[in-house]
Order: sequence, then structure tokens, then C-alpha cells
Amino acid sequence: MTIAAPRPRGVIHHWAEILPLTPQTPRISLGEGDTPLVRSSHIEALCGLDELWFKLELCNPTGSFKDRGMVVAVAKALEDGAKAIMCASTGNTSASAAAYAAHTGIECFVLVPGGKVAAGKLAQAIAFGAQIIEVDGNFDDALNAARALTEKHPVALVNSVNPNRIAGQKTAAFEICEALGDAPDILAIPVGNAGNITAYWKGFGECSERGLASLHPRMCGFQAAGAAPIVLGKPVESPQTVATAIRIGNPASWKSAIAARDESNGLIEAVTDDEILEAYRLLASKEGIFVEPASAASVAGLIKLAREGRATGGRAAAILTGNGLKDPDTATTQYEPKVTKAAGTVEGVERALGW
Ligand code: AN7
Repeated sequence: MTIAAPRPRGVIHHWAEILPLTPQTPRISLGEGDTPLVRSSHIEALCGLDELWFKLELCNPTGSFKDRGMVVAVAKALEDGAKAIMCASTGNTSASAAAYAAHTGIECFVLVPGGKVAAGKLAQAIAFGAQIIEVDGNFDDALNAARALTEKHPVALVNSVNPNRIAGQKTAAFEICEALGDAPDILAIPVGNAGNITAYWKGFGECSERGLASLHPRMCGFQAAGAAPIVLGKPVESPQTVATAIRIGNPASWKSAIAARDESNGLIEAVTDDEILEAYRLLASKEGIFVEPASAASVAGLIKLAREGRATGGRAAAILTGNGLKDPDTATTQYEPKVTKAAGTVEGVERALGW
């Protein structure tokens, strides 16, 4: 056996050909992208699918899909001479922005809805040294402020309204087509600010143009019932859901999400917090995959379609967008710990287990 020289990793190195790069764009990387596509062992049958694949976007360096787009957005900001970046965030965007800012030595300002960001995500922004602004309002208020502030001050906006974010995130669609040899029949994805569903639809379109896919997936997006503006057809003033990542009442990429849905003959529907938490528990207990609640919305949606007799069979990919470790508070309330106390001896442990 020979050991090959290490190859450069990361979205910019791997996907340069399909990204808006110039020779001046810095080739930065934290090793994002190239995430596993894993076959379901249990939920596939429950969903009435021939094949269900999980795209483990939670394996990205900061634990969510945001890194794929953030690396491109930060590289382009650096190319333009930026010394600081800013985002509004329900948590994952801020963790990712803060990491790439630390990596490249620029300042990072994150606007988060006060008291509504999962503990792990806040810990990341703190660790990476971002300036955190807790806004008395929700994500939508924070995004409005971030848009206005970055117009006014020399700071680059790195939310998904920045097209470089979408360009980076579309690379996941290419990875899925490469791994499966074609596009899947169905793409199940959580929808918050609607940047990711937009990016995947763009990616799948480019895959078919390049002959990497012979079909378009049906884009099936799922919002939390308490934060489902696209489903309701109007903004939600006070969005509420256990899935704090997608607690968004007025998505910035609303129009392109609807285009993805309609052009693909897909759907965007709501799943309740109970349905999200059921999928969250099933993913951990039956598949061995620990996601954060928002990510479970994609799987909750597929289960719901099957229960309503709307399963279509075929091959589906569900995007698991964020790591369960980010939200330890939900984990401790949703899983039944099997814990027993024992003396620190063989006999003590046997006694405790009744062996
Ligand atoms: C785990 O971090 O909006 O529909 O500010 O963290 O592209 O917004 C996060 C969104 C799904 C929804 N899953 O994606 C933010 C933020 C997870 C997320 C979404 C988010 P979009």
C-alpha cells in the first residue's frame, strides 16, 4: 500500500470550476464540503421509499451546511478588501461566519435574536471571538438591520442574500449527483430563510446542463408549522418553533424557493414541532445520526407524506443540515437517558445491571 500525498480539501479547491472565482480570490479552506451520503437503515421503509439517503451536512467544520457558502462569501469579501463581515443569524450562520473570520484574521459582527439561539451555536461564536449583538427582536428584524448597516458601513454582508453563499452551497447538489450517479427523484430539505433550497435547485439545474444528471428532483421543502410563511402565503410576525434555526417569519429567498418548488413539481409544506421531534428522536435512535431539530424537519416531512398516503417510492435524499450537539438543551428534554449508578468495580457494575 502506498500513501498518496495529501490533496487540498475544501469547497474552493474542489469546485473552483463552478464557482465565481478569479485568480485573486484567496483559496481559503477549513476543509468544508465532501460530506458523507449515507443510506437509511430504518426510516426509508417508514417513508415508503425505494431508497433514502442522508446528506450529512452536519459533518462540515462548524457542524452545519453554512460552511459551504461561507467559505466562498468570505473569500470574495477578502478579495474585495473587506476587513470585517456581518450577518444576522438564528445561530449556524453566525458560527460559520465567526469561524472563517477567525481563520482569515478579519472582524465578525453577528446579530442574533436574543435568547433564541441554541447554546452550542452561541458557544461557537464566542469561541471564535465574534462581536455578538443580541437583538431585541426576531431573525427577520436582525436581517433588516444587518442589510441596512452593511449598506452604510464598510462591512460585508454574508447572509444568503449574498450570491456567493448560494454559489458555495450549490456544490452539495453536485456531490449528491456524483455519489448517486444521477439526481435523486426527491430532495427533502428544511426551509428557513430559503437560501439552501434555492442553492440546491440551482445546483441540480447546473448538474443537468453538465450531463451529471438526467433528471430534476422534486424539491420538497419543509417549514416548521409555527414559522411557515411560504406555506401560509404571508409573513409570520412572531414565528415560534422548537427548531430555532428555522424560526424565520419572512424569508429573504421566498421567491426563489417558490420557483424551485414550482419548476420542479415539488412542494413546500409545514411539519409540527411534534412531527419534527419524532423525526429527531428516530434519526438518533434508529439511524445513529444526531441532528439538530431544524434538520429533522426534512425527515419529518417525508414521514408525514407517507402517513398521508402520498409516498411516491423512488429515490430520495434528505439534507441533514446541522449537528445535534449544537442544541444540548433540546437533547436533554427529548431523549430518555438510560443511566444507572454503580460502584467502580466489576461486581458493582454487574449488580447495577442485574447481571
Ligand atoms: C440547521 O443560521 O438561517 O432555508 O441564520 O441552521 O437556507 O435558511 C439557519 C438556517 C436549516 C434553513 N437547517 O436554511 C441562520 C439560519 C439549519 C439551519 C436552515 C438553517 P435556509
